[in-house]
Amino acid sequence: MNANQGFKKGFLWGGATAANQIEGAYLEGGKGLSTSDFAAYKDPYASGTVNNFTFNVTSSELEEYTKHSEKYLFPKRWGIDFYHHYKEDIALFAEMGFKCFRLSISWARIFPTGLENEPNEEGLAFYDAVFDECAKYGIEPLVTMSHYEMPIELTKKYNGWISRELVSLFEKYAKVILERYKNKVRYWITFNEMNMNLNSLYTGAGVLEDLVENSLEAAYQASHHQFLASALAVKAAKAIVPNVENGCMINQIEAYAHTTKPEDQLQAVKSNQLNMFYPDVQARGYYPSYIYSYFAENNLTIDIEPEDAEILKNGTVDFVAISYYMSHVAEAREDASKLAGTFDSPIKNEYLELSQWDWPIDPIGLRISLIKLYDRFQKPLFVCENGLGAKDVLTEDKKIHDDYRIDYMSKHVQQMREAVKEGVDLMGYTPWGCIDLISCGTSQMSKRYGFIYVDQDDTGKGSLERYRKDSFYWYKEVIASNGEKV
Ligand code: BGP
Repeated sequence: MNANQGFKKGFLWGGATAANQIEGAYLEGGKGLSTSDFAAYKDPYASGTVNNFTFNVTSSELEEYTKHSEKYLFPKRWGIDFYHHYKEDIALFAEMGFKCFRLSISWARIFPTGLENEPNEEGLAFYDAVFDECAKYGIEPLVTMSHYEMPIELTKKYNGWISRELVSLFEKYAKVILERYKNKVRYWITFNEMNMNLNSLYTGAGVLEDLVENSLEAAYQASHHQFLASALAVKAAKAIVPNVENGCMINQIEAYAHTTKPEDQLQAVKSNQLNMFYPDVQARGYYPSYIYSYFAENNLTIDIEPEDAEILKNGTVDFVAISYYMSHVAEAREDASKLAGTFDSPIKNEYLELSQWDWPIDPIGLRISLIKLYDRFQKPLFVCENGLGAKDVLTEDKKIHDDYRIDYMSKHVQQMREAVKEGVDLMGYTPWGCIDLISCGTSQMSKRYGFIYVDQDDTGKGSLERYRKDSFYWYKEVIASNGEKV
């Protein structure tokens, strides 16, 4: 057998989005309010940091936002109005040569409170129209069932995924969308970045953290329920959808040891294990032994029922998807268990440059991640998010010269290609925010990732006109050459 020369034929080049960051129309078409509709914009520079996260909401904030919503800005309510622009946007994706478009379905569009017995037909019809539009151009949808939002009613009534009730409510939702779109969608991801439950319980699991006694325990309990829901959805997909491909997904943050000191090396191993816990369960179908020791060390009691083992075993995924933005530095220290697996390491990697939002830029980390993941799972991988959040300037003549983005993307594609040559089975690449959208973490519009510029500011003002950036033309060439011309 010869070594791989590069990306395989039929490689799924495309771009990625999420309903709550693009759709807008938050009350149209019978949609119910979702958790992301309550992420209020906060001046990102007020706290003196560019990463003033808006994705954790407390119970008192939720009450305040419900009563006095007119006093706040909720950018995820307007998104980029994809709901009314999807034809234009998909045509632009097609112009770039997309083979694949990753999007999510808003649970609250299908079941406005999550509790109804019958789905909302208008919501279902909207995604039919979107998938039909993709089909016109031969673009395969890659659909996330749950991307950082859920009906707010489920937070109010059950405090989100803490409650086991959500498992069957999600299964009902999953079966409805699988049945409805079985001839239009074959690539599915159940939950977006499940490991981020450890960082933001509200965004990942609809849990109001101030109402739980132990956040870490709550994160694992909520995750357990999502594992069950995911496995049941995967099982249903296998029965309903012809040629289905089911994926799990994490935010892959490779931990490097700070020094060659064995204690630091061990810390890196443990930090990576905590991230791998998620795909370990979803790809192998059972809890790995190390997590029980971690639970014991941290005095965590997770309710797991006897029948759960069977559910997990019967719902393993076909591929492992990751988002990749950065690597992380692990160091052995007193509070290390709190740092392990966290998003933004307090320790700087002196070899890496930072983005304007202080995210370390590490293309080789992507290659390392892919090699290690493939070694571990021997299942196809999918890079379903990657990209550079940056401030772009729209020139007088409506151009965006984003050479910094081209540089970032090009280095990442090159490292992916090396990983493929080294034997990794990679299915596709859908860079994040292929069209500018509302930031998940900061709710800013000005943190832009797209190949397509959307004329709108952080307060929602702008013409919503779409403009092709320089990176648009660059990516078009990348796709046309199947990743050879980068
Ligand atoms: C991932 C999420 C996305 C997304 C991206 C960039 O964690 O899955 O929803 O937005 O990160 O993050 P941000 O928007 O905070 O820059």
